[in-house]
Amino acid sequence: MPHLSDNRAQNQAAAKAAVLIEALPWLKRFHDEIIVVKFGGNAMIDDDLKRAFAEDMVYLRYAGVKPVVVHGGGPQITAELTRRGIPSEFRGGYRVTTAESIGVIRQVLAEQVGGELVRLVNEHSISDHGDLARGISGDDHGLFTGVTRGAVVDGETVDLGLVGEVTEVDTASVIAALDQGLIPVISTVAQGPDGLLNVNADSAAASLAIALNAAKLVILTDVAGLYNDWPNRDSLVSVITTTELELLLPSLTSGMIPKMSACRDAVVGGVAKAAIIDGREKHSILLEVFTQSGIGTEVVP
Ligand code: X2W
Repeated sequence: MPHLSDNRAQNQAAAKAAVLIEALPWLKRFHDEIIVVKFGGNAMIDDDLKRAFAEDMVYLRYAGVKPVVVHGGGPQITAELTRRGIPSEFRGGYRVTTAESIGVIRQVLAEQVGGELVRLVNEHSISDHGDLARGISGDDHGLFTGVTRGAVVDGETVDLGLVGEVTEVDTASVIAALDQGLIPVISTVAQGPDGLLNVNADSAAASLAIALNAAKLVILTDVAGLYNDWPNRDSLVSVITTTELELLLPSLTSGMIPKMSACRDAVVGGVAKAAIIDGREKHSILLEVFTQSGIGTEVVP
């Protein structure tokens, strides 16, 4: 008769094998496909989460997917502005941006936050093949061109200063990096008609996903997903259509509006699926990409 511990070991082995084989249809589905992954500044406060995220991007890459990272950095920008005595003001979920703050914002995003992600991904590079990550700022190579935009607060449009929305995407630099087998790590300022513009990273990720014809947009955030009756925790939505989402948008909290609008825009723009998932859970993106049920909230046409 087998020992109990033998049985347990067999069960564990069977469970691990089941997880691996569950990934097979998704390995096929996403083979050679682009997945745009937006990594938010809130998840980047924790070193373990940052390292796990970098590991996941490398995992996707070696699993035959083409991950493109678009990162935020809201808390890091706020910290640096505060350090320099510049106050931060948000309206409708967007940072009011001035001529004084835009240079700091570009620097924090491209050098501090983007630079660290590039380093973390590169820790997994196979030395003979050089670095695996390539940092690209949205104003490099004409990647993002934009115009200023306002925000709607309590039914009224308010001015946000040098905040932009992306109107044109030149994907050449991103495609070139992907063709070299690299993982692009992108920060989200745009070139406007009169200088740089600060673009919310969720909406830039959506524009990029559309332009790249990505198979999926995944936004990692610091909530479990979309709740249709917050704060009722049983109201987590696992799948929602763009039409249903449209009805829900006005009732969402200001932090959720850019994220859910980005998912809607991506799907309306032709990306088959967009998901927001909990970036506080290590390796949540692997579950989202490689399991049947996924996690978080998925937006579909
Ligand atoms: C954002 C850009 C960074 C961002 C900001 O200045 O905070 C606007 O609000 P998270 O970490 O993803 O929030 N831009 C216009 O989106 O970062």
